Amino acid sequence: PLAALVFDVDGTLADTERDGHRVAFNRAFDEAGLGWHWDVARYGRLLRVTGGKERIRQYLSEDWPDRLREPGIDERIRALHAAKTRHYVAMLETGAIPLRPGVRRLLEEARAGGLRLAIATTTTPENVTALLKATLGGDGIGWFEVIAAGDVVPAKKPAPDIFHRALQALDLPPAACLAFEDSDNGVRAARGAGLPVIVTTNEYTRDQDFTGALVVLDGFGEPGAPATVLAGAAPV
Ligand code: XBP
Ligand code: MG
Repeated sequence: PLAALVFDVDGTLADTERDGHRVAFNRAFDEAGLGWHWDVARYGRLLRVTGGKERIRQYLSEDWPDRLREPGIDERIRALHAAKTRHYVAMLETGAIPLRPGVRRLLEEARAGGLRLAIATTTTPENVTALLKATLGGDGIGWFEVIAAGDVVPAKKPAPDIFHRALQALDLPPAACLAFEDSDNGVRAARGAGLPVIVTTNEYTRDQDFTGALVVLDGFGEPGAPATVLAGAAPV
């Protein structure tokens, strides 16, 4: 039987990428006086690489390959990314980014139905706690029994590692869980760990290939959507 729901964060719980992470990266670049700017289209392409530090590295390899060979580059990427996290968390704290429609209700109905909740994401842990606090209030973090995030595993999505980590912490087999993802990388990660996965698409992921997903929705906002999802989604 279904025992737990395992959620991705970016793009799934909230539309954090275009007006959140992207803006925070650009603020960090401005602050460092780098003269870099990631517009919406460029960011969409860079999103193919999960993880913020990995994304900066990808950008360097495309536009500034010589810089990748400079001594101390790893430390500079880390510092730049720490500044980005600071800007991103500050944005969340202003309430700038809401949960996607239907998400709160899905979480509440799942809790009421006795399902356990977990998170499996490539994003930095501070980003997750700041989002949950800003959107669900101080108690929101406690709704999630497991928060598996960021660099706790070396290989980010599409590798299944972060899901393995979450399953281990939940002490559940993958068939007792249901994953929620917005991207092809997320689907591959969840399926790689053996979890059934429901996709909720957004503007950046709409045209991706979700082969292996149980169902592809464009959101959880329609009346009745959460109940429909949960009723139809018991893993086989
Ligand atoms: C989300 C990501 C994250 C964020 C930035 O992928 O790729 O890297 O864009 O987070 P998913 P950090 O939704 O599949 O988990 O900058 O904190 O790495
Ligand atoms: Mg995502």
